[in-house]
Amino acid sequence: MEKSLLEQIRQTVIESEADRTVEFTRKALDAGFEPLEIINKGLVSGMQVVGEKYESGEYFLPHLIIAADGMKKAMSVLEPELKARGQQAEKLGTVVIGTVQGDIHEIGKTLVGTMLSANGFEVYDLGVDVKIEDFINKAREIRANAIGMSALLTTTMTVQRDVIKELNNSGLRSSIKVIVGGAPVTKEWAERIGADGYADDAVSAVTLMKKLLM
Ligand code: B1M
Repeated sequence: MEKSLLEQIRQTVIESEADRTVEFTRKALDAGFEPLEIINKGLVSGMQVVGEKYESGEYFLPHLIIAADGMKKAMSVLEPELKARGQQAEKLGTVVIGTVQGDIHEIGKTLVGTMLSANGFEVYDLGVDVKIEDFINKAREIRANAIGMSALLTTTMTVQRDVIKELNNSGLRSSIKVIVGGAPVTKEWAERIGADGYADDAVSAVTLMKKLLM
C-alpha cells in the first residue's frame, strides 16, 4: 500500500491531475515517507515521463503547464518539511540563485534553493528569467560567496556563460564561486564556460556547494 502511494503520485503527475498530485503528496507525508523520496520517486519521476511524452508529440503544452502546477503545489507542501529536517544554526555561505534570462522553468531551481537553505546556506532566489546584470548586482550587493544558475533550454544555457563573462569583466569572479545545472547542462559544459562546478540534482548541488565554500 505504502509503496503504491509514490507510484500514485507519479501517475497523477503523468496524467496532469494537479489536485490529486497534492492530495497524494500529503498522504505520503502523513504515511511517513521522506520528502526527498516523494520528490525523486514520485514527482520528478512523473515529470520525466511528461517531458518524454511532450517530446514525442503525445502531449502538448497544457499538459506541461498542469503537471508543473501540481508539482509546484506539492513542492510547497514539502518545502517546510525539507527545511525543518535540515535545521542548523551555522551559516555556511551566501548564495544567489536563479533561472537565467529567457527561461521560465522554476521547479528545479527552487528545489535547489530549498535544499541549499535547508543545509545552512543563506539563499537569495532571484526567480526565473533573471537578467545577467541582476545576478551580478545582487551578488555584489550582498557580497555573495556563490552564484547558482539554472537553465532548462539548450537555447538559454549559453546565458550561464554570459554571466560568467560579465563576472570576469566586473572583477568579481575571483571572489565568487559559480555552479550551474539544469536538464541540458553537463559537467563538460560547466568546464567549457569556466564554472566552478556542475550538479545534476539538488542533493549534489548541496554537496558541491559545501565542497566549494567550506
Ligand atoms: Co519546458 N521544456 N518548455 N516547460 N519543460 C523542457 C525543459 C523540455 C526538455 C521538454 C521536452 O521537450 N522534453 C524542453 C527543452 C528542450 C531543449 O531545449 N532541449 C522544453 C521546452 C521546449 C519548453 C518550451 C520552449 C515549450 C514551448 O513553449 N513550445 C517552453 C519554454 C519556456 C521558457 O522557459 N521560455 C517550456 C515551458 C514549460 C512550462 C512553463 C510549461 C513548464 C515549466 C513550469 C514551471 O517551471 N513553473 C515546463 C516543464 C514542466 C518542462 C519539463 C516537462 C519538466 C521540467 C521540470 O520542472 N522538471 C521539462 C522536461 C524535462 O526536464 N524532462 C521541459 C522537474 C525538476 C525537478 O527538474 O528542472 O531538471 P529540473 O531540475 C533538476 C536538475 O536539472 C537539477 O536539479 C533539479 C532537481 O533534481 N538542477 C540544478 C536544476 N537547476 C539546477 C541548478 C543547479 C544545480 C542543479 O545549480 C545552480
